[in-house]
Amino acid sequence: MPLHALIWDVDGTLAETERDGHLIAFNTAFEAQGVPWRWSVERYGALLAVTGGYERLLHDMATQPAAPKTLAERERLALSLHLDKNQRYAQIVAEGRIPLREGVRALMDDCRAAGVAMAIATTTSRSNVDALLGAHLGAAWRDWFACVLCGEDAPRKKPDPQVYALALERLGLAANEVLAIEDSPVGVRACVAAGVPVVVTRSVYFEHALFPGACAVGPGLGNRQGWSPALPSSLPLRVDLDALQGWLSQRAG
Ligand code: XBP
Ligand code: MG
Repeated sequence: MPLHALIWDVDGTLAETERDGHLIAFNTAFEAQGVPWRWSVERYGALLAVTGGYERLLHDMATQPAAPKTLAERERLALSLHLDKNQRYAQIVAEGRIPLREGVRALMDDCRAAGVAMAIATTTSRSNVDALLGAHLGAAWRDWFACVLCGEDAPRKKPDPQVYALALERLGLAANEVLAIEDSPVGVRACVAAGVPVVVTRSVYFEHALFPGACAVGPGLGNRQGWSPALPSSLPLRVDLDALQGWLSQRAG
């Protein structure tokens, strides 16, 4: 089945936004709002099992002795921290501190040249996608994508398949006509539950994670080495549309 659309995850897949963006922004928001705890790089890695920044804050407060006592107070604090965090994240991105991962822009260009549609399927907030892609693809970034689905569009967040089911509906395509690119186990679980084939470009937090159900797993789109199933060493030296198509045929075969 030829590939009709490529569906991109955002955090960890397009860029190392979790460690280099969201985590820093959460900690500076804690400081600015007089919240006495901070998240380490390791602690944040564990918290990534909870998708959605607001949900992650609330989950963590259950183990913070200094957190407000009532649920209503916690929800109020989580809302205000989350809003603050997203503004700080946008600032970090605008300062040019988060590059796209290697091979991402080239694969997007491949899709545009070959007439393969692109979509975004993420649990992150729309404002964060706007900040990241506006900074890297320019003000008209939205025109690059047939649909852009964010946390606000699919409130049942990954690993729930809702965002991928919605992407298929908006694209008007069947699951076997698309391919997703993800970096995390929860993202892959969402794809598998939606029947969407998925290739994994490991991000820093998931270097050693297992990804049952993925078509291929590798260290990044900028390189053909280290992938499973292995890629033939040919030009270009990165993961291109032919490589993706090859994995899809192996999966079907
Ligand atoms: C990753 C997430 C998000 C981000 C933070 O999304 O789980 O919650 O960590 O963004 P994905 P928000 O990998 O699907 O792009 O604070 O806006 O939720
Ligand atoms: Mg991700």
